[in-house]
Amino acid sequence: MEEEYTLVFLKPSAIKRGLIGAILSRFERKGLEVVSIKSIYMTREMAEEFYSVHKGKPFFEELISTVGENKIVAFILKGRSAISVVRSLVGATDPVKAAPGTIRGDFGLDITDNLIHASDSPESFRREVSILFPEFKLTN
Ligand code: FUP
Repeated sequence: MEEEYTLVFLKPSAIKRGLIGAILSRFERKGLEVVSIKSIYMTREMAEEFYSVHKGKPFFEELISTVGENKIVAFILKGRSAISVVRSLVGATDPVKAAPGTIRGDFGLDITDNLIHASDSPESFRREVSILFPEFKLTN
């Protein structure tokens, strides 16, 4: 598998709990390159667009209020099979089921406020990067 890019963002609760360094260091330790990093105010509109595939689901409103109208920290990471490697480091969606040693397994308990988002495919990465890093070009 070639080098690929992935996008991660830390939900507001992870920032309030002071977990930026602890989480970022796991990606660095694994050998992923931090291509870009920024703190962004995620408006409600951005959150709704970002999570548009979940519109209509029972948890949608809670999800939007968990991440919207708040500060997030977003990273673009690069490395061999970065999308699946990062998803493994992040762990299962529900922190109750996430394996110990994963980010959600070690730091989280709530399913909606599960600390972190990571792209699940190259298509998702391209869509998500256009929302959070509109200036990003694949030549970076
Ligand atoms: P993930 O890719 O692991 O972030 O999971 P999904 O794309 O399936 O879900 C996106 C977000 O919706 C999750 F981060 C949390 C929230 N969610 C819930 O609150 N309840 C659910 O049952 C599923 C997802």
